[in-house]
Amino acid sequence: MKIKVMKKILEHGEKTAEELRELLKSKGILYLNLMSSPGSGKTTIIERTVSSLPEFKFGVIEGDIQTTLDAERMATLGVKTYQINTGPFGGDCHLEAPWVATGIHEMNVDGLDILFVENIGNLVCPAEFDIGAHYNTVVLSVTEGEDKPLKYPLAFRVSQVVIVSKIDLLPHLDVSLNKIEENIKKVNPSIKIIPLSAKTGEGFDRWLDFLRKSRNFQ
Ligand SMILES: Nc1nc2c(ncn2[C@@H]2O[C@H](COP(=O)(O)OP(=O)(O)O)[C@@H](O)[C@H]2O)c(=O)[nH]1
Ligand SMILES: [Mg+2]
Repeated sequence: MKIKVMKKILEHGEKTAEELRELLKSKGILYLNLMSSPGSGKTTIIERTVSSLPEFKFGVIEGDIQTTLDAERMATLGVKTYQINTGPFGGDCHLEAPWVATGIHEMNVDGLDILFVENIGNLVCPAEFDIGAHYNTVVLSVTEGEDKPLKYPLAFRVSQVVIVSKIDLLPHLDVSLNKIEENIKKVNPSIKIIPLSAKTGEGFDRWLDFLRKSRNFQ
């Protein structure tokens, strides 16, 4: 009986994810799911992206267990923002498609060009749930070490893009960017790897080019 209920919930989530993927595509809105450990730079990347592409209208759904701190950072930039806090509902460490769907309907995404979901910060649970994004994007900062793609492979396996962030810090670390890329490729040979710094802007153009191209749904 219990198994039956679980299956129903999962099926509901998968169906909603498919519907969201189609709905946003039909509206011409590029929809990305950003997943990473806490502090790898997701919010900073979104901030720099928004400032770098003034020709696009952005929306952001912020997933956090507690607080609206990231949503406040987005609101400061004039970005349409919706907050999902899981704390009051048991503190889930991921977002699910039906919750994101509620956010998408309540915030009214019409007229947006790009919608980001900043998933709840951890490299494990968010990867287990399809929220219907056109691109799952995992952010791995160089400070996390070379071995993380091997230790937490699912996030890299279900993503189409990986941002290797904070490359401005490489001179201060005993970490090889080549080794990080090698380990990412071991887990997912076809993933697109974009090393960048949201602080200095190094490598950021490749990310912006990727967004511009993907926004055309070619
Ligand atoms: N040196 C450096 N620090 C960064 C970079 N991107 C973000 N940070 C810092 O890392 C911390 C966490 O960033 P944040 O965007 O809040 O990470 P999030 O938890 O993934 O959203 C903040 O103190 C940022 O200023 C970067 O490219 N280089
Ligand atoms: Mg954040």
